[in-house]
Amino acid sequence: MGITIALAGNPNSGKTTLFNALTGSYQYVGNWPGVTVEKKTGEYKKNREIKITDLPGIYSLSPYTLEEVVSRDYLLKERPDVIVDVIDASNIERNLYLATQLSELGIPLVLALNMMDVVKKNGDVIDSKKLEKLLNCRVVEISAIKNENLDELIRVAVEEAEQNKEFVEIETFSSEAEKYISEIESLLTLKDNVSKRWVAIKLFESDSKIGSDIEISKDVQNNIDKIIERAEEEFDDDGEGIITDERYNFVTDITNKTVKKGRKGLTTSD
Ligand code: GDP
Ligand code: K
Ligand code: MG
Repeated sequence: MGITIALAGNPNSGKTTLFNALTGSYQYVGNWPGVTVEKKTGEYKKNREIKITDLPGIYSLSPYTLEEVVSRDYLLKERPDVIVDVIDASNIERNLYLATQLSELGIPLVLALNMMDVVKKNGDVIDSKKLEKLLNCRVVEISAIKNENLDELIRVAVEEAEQNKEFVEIETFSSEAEKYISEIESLLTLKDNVSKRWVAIKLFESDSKIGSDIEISKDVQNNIDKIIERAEEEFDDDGEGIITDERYNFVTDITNKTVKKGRKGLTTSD
């Protein structure tokens, strides 16, 4: 049986390098429907039943840029069996922000810590095992450019895709924010396949595009608006601001607990 893997991640995290290393000559280049963003799909060269898609680079799943819309629509509508979030491990804090969002889609998620060669050269140390524990998500260290540990990455991705365990997302939010999100979640009745959790967070953020993806009655929307009002009062911030702050606090905390910077402190952007 075939498995579909989506490579998601920030721009320049090494997605295309990884895609090329995995697919070799078994790749097809086209455009995403209706837009001029390049679409790359392919097959794992060592097992052509495994289909791989190289998604446009994004910093978040907000619907503000063309790349965000394309990646988000693909993940929500095509629902790959597993998402591999390709992370520039020399910039881990910034890259983990997206990981928290990807984990909310209800699709198995694996973090590929790419550019480990750079991390090691800088003398930085990342405690991947601890990261895995804190995030409740498989973490695999790789170097796409050096072809290091890529078979292991695919092995783990396939394992996650095939596991029928209940999906566990990253626990990003404080119990105060969580309370409001769960209240919204409990008001929703959605069609199969759509993650209530994802929709509840998007509604809490007043995400401009969520209305075109789902249908909610006026009554339910009114009740949701009241929940958001109470949250905004408690936090003295709007829904989108609350969620953004909590994501940043979470990734800063996780990074402090798992990354020790060496003396050189270089990143790929230096
Ligand atoms: P994308 O935007 O995510 O598709 O990123 P690319 O695959 O285009 O890679 C961005 C840059 O990072 C390129 O210059 C790559 O050669 C480089 N790169 C990708 N993977 C690695 C890696 O594992 N180690 C190092 N040192 N550089 C990498
Ligand atoms: K690039
Ligand atoms: Mg690319």
